[in-house]
Amino acid sequence: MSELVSMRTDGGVAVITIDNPPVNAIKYEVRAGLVDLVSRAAGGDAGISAIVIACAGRTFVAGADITEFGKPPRPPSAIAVIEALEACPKPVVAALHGTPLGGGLELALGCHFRVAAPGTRLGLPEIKLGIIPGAGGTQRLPRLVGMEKAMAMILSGEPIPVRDALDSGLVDEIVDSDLVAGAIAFARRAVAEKRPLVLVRDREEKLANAWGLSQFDTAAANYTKRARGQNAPAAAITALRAAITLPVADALRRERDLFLELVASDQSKAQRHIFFAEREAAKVPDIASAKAHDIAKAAVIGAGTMGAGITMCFANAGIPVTVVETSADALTRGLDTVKRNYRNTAARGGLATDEMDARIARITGTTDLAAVADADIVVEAVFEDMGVKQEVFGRLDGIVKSGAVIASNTSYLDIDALGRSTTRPQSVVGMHFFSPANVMRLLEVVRGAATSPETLATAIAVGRKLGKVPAVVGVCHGFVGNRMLRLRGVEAERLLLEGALPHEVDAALTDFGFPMGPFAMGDLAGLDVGWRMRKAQGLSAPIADQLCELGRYGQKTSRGFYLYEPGSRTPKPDPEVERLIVDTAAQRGVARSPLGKDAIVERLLFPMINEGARILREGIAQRPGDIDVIWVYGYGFPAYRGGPMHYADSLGLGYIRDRLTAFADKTGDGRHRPAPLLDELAAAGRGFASLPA
Ligand code: T1G
Repeated sequence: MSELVSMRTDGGVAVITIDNPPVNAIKYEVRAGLVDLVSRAAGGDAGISAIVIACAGRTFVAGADITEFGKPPRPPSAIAVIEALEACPKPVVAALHGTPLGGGLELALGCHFRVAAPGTRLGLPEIKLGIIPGAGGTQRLPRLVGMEKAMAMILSGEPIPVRDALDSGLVDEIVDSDLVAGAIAFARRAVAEKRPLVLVRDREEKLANAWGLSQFDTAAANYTKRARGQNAPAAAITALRAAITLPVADALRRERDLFLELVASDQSKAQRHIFFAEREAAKVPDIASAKAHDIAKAAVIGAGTMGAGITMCFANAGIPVTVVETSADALTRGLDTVKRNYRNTAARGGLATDEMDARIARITGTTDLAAVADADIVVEAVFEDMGVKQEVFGRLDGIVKSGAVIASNTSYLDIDALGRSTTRPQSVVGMHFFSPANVMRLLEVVRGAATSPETLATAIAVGRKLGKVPAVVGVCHGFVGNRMLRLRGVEAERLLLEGALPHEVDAALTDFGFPMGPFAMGDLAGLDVGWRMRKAQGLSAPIADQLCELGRYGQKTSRGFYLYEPGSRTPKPDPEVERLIVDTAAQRGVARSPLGKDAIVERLLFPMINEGARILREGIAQRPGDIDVIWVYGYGFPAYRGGPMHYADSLGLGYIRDRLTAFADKTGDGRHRPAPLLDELAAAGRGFASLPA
């Protein structure tokens, strides 16, 4: 019998407890232990009248053990565990707490009853791993909560709060007192009241009253439209549809076949890579023992677009935050932006009014910098200019209490130089949020040469507390993400001169899976932002510079690389821009010829990957997975392709090296020459993933 699963009895109720930290994943030993103990408790022992399934630690089973995927299956399967539960002639009650997810929720759906602790969040997140529920979730969930809700839960992968689960019939009772004791009491009542033991799989009433097939297909079409390029959403819809069209046993087999196909797919391998890379990216081996400071109060300097978003992050996480602006007008504008954002979210039903009011109440606005003296962390988000930032850091140095963390939201500038403009560079760190800061999940945590382990650990912990995905990077111009992005920008401009048009380049990248192409993104962000930066750095972009000289800054001027109808964000190709591109190419003696989608994608991504290899060799990023996480959570790289470095490995570094060499011969650009690390790995027939952690 497995140590990870144990059984005790409590007045005739067998309590089977899983204890497999950290998240009670149902790995082989847990499954074997469950089948053994459930069968025993279900057996003839008259002393046992009911069973409770519970978990020790911070959560009920949070799913199958993802590290087992791709390995030879070890029976019993999760399905066999559920069959053992369903074969039990005595009431089985699942006692849920924390995050019963995936196979964990499916296990609970195999029980007759489910009770849960307050704060429990229940879901089937498999879609985020490029798979679908594979142990009956697509068949049992709609039978409990109805098809509409089941479809929303399975296709979003987002968990629902326990109150919602109670209202929708997913759980039978919320236990405010001791959970296991409450579950035992529930089991005893079920025995005493001879409650019928109807298996979830046999419940048809919610399906019968649910959508007809046409409604199902209409709703399904809305989801598939948004899931471009991904296989799992379509498979989930097929499995859910089977719940309406097939007998349950056949539908369960259909689900299983689809699951097995997906779990072996490259898309799922890529998304599983991102799952684990996301958790690795915040780990810095040499500061493992450093203790993060407690953060009771925060401050943000600057209430512009980024400052307002960062302020909301702290308020959303329950941390009182003071936001400082130079003038009352600027402060009012910033606070109005914050309130407007909250009101819009509340209007869309994404936030309850009382919670909105609570968040706004955590925000204090001021024009007095001295007001941040007792903050535990200060995030500077002022204009992206070194002189301006150093002046602010110098003043903060004289105000902020000792031991507080002073962070900069700069997206390019030298954190070491900012540290040197204070007397405490050990307390200085970069916290690079992405716009909109209250939405985008990525946080590049920039470690300066003097940043102390405690300061770094604090910035990472704060990032997590704000619900971000922290990735630790070193100091260089543009850190990891923007440094690679700049190369993509250079290449995109080159492709225009060589024969492509903005909409062709953008279409190639959106077909690849990005939400937006470089030119539509430039128009959204404002072409003048990049223009100012290029001028400051003595750099140029042949087409974008001309557009800016013509006052075409993108959406904000209704003209950029594209035309925009008044009030519309839909980019329309502009013949005037096409003429400008053709003329510029002619002036520069560049012969234009048609470029295919694949060629465009290679030209945009391979130089970035090459720069990624340089970044790894310089130690600016610790792992290739960190780069992948940065691109997936900060720049829209499709998760089902695993990020640029994982994608490169899937193509083979030899192929990438050879393409880059061809690009270098064509463009004469030395940056296209394969980076030494890429060259070495390609020569050895290895990939980035083979690099030691
Ligand atoms: N398998 C293996 N390891 C897991 C794991 C899992 N399912 N979940 C978490 N871990 C590890 C994680 O890598 C980390 O390790 C540690 O646990 C803590 O996690 C049949 C087939 C539960 C909400 O997708 O969403 O069931 O870094 O840092 O922030 O249909 O973990 O410490 O070495 O994330 O508190 C479906 C995945 C699986 C849930 C907790 N389940 N997990 O978040 O901690 S597929 C999921 C999470 C499935 C069935 C199918 C989160 C969490 P390390 P953490 P956290």
